Amino acid sequence: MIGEEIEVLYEVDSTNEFLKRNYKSFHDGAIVVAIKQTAGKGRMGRTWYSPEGGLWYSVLFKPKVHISLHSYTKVFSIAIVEVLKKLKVKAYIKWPNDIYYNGKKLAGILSEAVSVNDRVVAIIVGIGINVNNDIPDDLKDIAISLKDILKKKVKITYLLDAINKHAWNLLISYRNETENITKLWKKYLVPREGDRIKVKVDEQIVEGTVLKITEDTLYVDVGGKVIGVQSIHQLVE
Ligand code: BT5
Repeated sequence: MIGEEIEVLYEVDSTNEFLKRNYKSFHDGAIVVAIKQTAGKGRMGRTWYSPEGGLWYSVLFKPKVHISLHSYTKVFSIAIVEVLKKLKVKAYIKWPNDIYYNGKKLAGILSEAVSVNDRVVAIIVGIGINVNNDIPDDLKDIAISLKDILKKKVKITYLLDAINKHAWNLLISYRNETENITKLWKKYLVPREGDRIKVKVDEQIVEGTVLKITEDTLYVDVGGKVIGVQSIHQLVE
């Protein structure tokens, strides 16, 4: 189960960092929730804005069977989108794993592995969702909160519980068939295979067709030449 063991912290640097420091004291499936983070992290050292009102938490896995880090990230992105669907919020996964609504980022996921002597001893999946928090002016063009979509506040404990239950069900159902997780992930993904997209290559914007999508790369056919796109920042709206 996810969230049977739960630690709530009023303030912490980052729930991912907290679990990295303390994973030995928690069981598989434990979660750490912060009311606010003082140094919330995104990928590649980016900052994740995490004031009071949002849902900021990390899940600890101590897996006996190996499942890739990507699969955990996909499972949570699917769970978030499907739980939001129940709230009538039509969110989607922007490749590779951001949760978007109407062109703006609603949630992000940061999965990390802790290894000892080359053996993965813990997987930490960090989830950040703008729920009842305001979005600061410098992020208003790119980010959105659930309360602004629904025009009312949402119960954070409901969301937390629903996402964890759903993610657990997906993990149990698909742990031996991770290709089905990928199939489901692709269902909610933007862009999709076959879509025409614009990408930035060497400061130039080119248009092409998405041939194939993996967690790391979008393969795009630009006038007969296949380009590998590795970063969301290369995508042009
Ligand atoms: C992510 O990174 O999207 C992963 C975010 C994971 C946050 C959770 S919160 C709980 C756990 N503890 C942590 O310390 N982290 C995890 P990335 O794709 O790199 O996106 C970062 C970018 O999103 C920033 O550079 C901003 O442009 C933007 N951003 C920052 N804060 C945001 C927010 N609250 N909502 C939407 N966009 C935001």
